Amino acid sequence: MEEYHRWQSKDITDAAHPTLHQQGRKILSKLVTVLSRSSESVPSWPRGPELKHIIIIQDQSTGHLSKGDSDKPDMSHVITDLSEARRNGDHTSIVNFLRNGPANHTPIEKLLKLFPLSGDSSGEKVLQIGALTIPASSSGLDKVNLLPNLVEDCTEFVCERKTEKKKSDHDSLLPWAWASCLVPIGAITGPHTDYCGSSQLIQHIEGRKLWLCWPPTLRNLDIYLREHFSGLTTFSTEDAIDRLEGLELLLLDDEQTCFILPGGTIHAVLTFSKSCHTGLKLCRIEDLDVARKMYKIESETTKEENLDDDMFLHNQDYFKDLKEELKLWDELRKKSKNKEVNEEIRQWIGVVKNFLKIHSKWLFRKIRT
Ligand SMILES: O=C(O)CCC(=O)C(=O)O
Ligand SMILES: [Fe+2]
Repeated sequence: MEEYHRWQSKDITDAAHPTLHQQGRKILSKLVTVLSRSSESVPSWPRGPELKHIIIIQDQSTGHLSKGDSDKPDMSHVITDLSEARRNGDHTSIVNFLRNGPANHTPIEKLLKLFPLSGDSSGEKVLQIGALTIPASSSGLDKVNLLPNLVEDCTEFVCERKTEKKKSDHDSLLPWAWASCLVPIGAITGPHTDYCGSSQLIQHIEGRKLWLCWPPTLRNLDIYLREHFSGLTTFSTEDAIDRLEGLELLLLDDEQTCFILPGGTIHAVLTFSKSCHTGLKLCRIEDLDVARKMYKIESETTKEENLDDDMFLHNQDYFKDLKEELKLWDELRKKSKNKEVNEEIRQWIGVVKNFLKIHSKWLFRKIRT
């Protein structure tokens, strides 16, 4: 596989920390073995058997492409967003790829001091920092109409909007809540799911990246989520290649591909050149089933008496996301014309609200002890 050799190129060996570089080599070598061994070829984009799970949104339906090249998103939009966020004193999630550490909230001011995006081979310490949730701003990415018409017109989807109310025009709707990632060359993101069942619309902007994606089958969710919620070990990309079913690959580079990661998709990413993409949370009726599956595993794993301090914090993020997603579910319920769907979502919201109530009682007890 070409990417295995690309990973050994001077650009990447110079920029990536030796530990990360070695990790990438092992992942790609495992991938090559699995690809050559399996009788069925792995669905891949842009070349290879058709994808079964990841949804590629074709160019014609993308607003910015139909308006001509000058309106394409690029990294400078995201850098503008970053400085805008810094002026507002915002925080963003950053990740130190070297530790594969959890993304945490960091003032942008501090992030900018840490940020040699291309990796710095001259120093002793090579920081591999990426910024993961840079909010789009009116002087940056919001200038580009990124939302594919397909999504805008559809009554079966809802996309997340910004929450802040600082607009002068009160009647118009708030802009979409795009959040962008700047990722350095040689970075590796291990397997994870984002959100609690919602999908993610992703617009690739720049850089060469290999996305490994696994569908949220009951088996995959069971293996991955139980390990994740237990908080005991990290589930590596190699583990995922060995143990999860239904792998699909996306190799993105110059083409500004737009795609949907359906809710619960487990994904891991290798970055071959400094890169940039943006994402938007998207709730689809099809995601309800996955949201329920994820919730079931979560509630079975999370019993108050089993939660030590670390695990408790670990699970906090899940509850926060779940609460946020209820707003989208409710919006989708109001939009849906199908009575049955409407009722199903209503019940789902009830179940989650109940669970969140129990959880806040745990939290209260935890704080008091
Ligand atoms: O680019 C990466 O390394 C990770 C991106 C990712 O997981 C995401 O945008 O959801
Ligand atoms: Fe992700």
